[in-house]
Amino acid sequence: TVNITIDGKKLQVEQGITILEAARQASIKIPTLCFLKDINEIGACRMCLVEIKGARALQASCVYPVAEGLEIYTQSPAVREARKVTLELILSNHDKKCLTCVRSKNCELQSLAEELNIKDIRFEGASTNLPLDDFSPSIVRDPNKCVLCRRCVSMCKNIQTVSVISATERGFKSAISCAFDRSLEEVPCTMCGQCISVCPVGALREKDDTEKVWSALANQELHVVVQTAPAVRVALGEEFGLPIGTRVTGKMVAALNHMGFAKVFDTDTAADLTIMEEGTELLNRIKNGGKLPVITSCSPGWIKFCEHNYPEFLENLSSCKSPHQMFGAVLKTYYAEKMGIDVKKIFVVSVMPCTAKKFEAQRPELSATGLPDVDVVITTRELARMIKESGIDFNNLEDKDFDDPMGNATGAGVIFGATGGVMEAALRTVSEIVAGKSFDDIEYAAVRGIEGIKEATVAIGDMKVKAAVANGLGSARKLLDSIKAGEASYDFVEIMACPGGCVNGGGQPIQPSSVRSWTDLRAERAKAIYEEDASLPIRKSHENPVIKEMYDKYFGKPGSHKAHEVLHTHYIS
Ligand code: HC0
Ligand code: SF4
Repeated sequence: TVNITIDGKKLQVEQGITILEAARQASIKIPTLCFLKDINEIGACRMCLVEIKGARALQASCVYPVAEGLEIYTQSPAVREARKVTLELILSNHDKKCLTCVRSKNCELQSLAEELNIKDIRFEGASTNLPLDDFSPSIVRDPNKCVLCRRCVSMCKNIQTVSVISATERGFKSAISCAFDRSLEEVPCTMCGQCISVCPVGALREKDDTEKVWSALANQELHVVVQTAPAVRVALGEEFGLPIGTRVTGKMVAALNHMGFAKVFDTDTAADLTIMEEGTELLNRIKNGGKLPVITSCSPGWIKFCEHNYPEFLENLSSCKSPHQMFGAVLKTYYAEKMGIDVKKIFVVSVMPCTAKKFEAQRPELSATGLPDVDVVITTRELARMIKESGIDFNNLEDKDFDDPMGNATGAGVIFGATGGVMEAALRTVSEIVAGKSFDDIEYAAVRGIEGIKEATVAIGDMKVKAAVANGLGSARKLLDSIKAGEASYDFVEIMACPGGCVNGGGQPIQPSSVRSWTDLRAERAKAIYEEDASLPIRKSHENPVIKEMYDKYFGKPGSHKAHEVLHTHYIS
């Protein structure tokens, strides 16, 4: 440890940490804007300046390591004035349209202006009226709101290893953009939305599709059904001020009922269906010498990354559609027939923690009937906005259950929302199908947790199945490179584009750096997912009575011809 003083307070702190962290430990708040722990620690915005006795200039506390005897001042007149000037300069170049901004009340720039008591902006900024980039089906970029913090650049480059957005350094004209000023639609963006999750302002946001949902709901001709992804229920509450990791499954269903959906279904049911199909596919490929490893195909950001960067692995992808796409296809075939509803009148809305799913739903490969399997995808954030617009008092809603006939899902379906969950769900089912008996010990700890790459070898009958799980595209790249180089070999691989899996998807509620830097969102939300799994009476996909009935009445058996027509696809780039 080292001895320092901050604002006259004597402190003993761990060597090597930054002044910002030391101050935080002493409950002294230093304002920041570009800082995001482990993702963007570059001292670029100069908001976190502090005075250090004996130093020539003010220093950025987010990158300055503590050292023995440092005497630090976080509130001296020089510091206060420097911060205000910095912030006013940033504000002078910002469009300041807070009233209509999607991030109003959850904007780090707005909070800073309030916290630093900014009452006037002394500088005349460059007028900003740059064109929006809203050509992507998933992501909107608004350069007029950008504060040049570079968090999105670090996320895209260092964590996701996609590198489609970068800073162009041209003094006053510096900007964040794609190469040659292209749109995100024209570059190999995966639409993962991780850049949105780290944007402190409204410069990056999802394409808002809420109006499409409102107009479908208003159309008396349509039978509008909604399904919600596993990860939505453990994060939606954050939009209503509830603690991170609160499960709001029942309230979410109640809110959707109230909004007027004819049926509220659980994507987890389709996750169970995916396990039946994917498990069968895995066993078939192992037995028949098919392409191994089977790689999961439910994360559309990952699929797009694979198409752009690793086309040689497209053959490895499971041919299963992702669960929500399977559900859409089931709703427009089996359900339409069963309920006697004209398929053209069925309108399927998916609520997803994901921005890439907006893109996925538009893919021509994903259509079992000639119509899109899913009509509109909205993110968790958009659902929260719709609930607010509806005037629903969310926190006081009474819990409701998902609707029949597709209502019951299992714990296996729920854990899809966390990294390793698809793998664990598949192992729970495949091991019992091969053994022909049921096991009590169904938790696979080796594939849980937020590490980028996890591995496990699992005995299934007399086979040893080698499994790997990667979350975050940077980890996926590492794993695929090691397979390519012959350094590793697997039978079954799960890949999710977002670090931590869907719980940390690009469509989830956004937490500011002041929270996100010090709380692991991925772990907190995943904990809630595993709690829901443990609370459910049925925790294995093959024991789900809804799924059994679907096979009895419609698909025959997993991997049947009919199942292939409706539930599978093929990605060719
Ligand atoms: Fe996921 Fe899914 S688990 S991708 O993260 O597989 O988005 O939550 O809905 O489709 O089930 C997202 C979450 C899903 C799908 C499921 C899968
Ligand atoms: Fe990069 Fe993902 Fe953002 Fe696209 S959506 S720019 S891949 S971080």
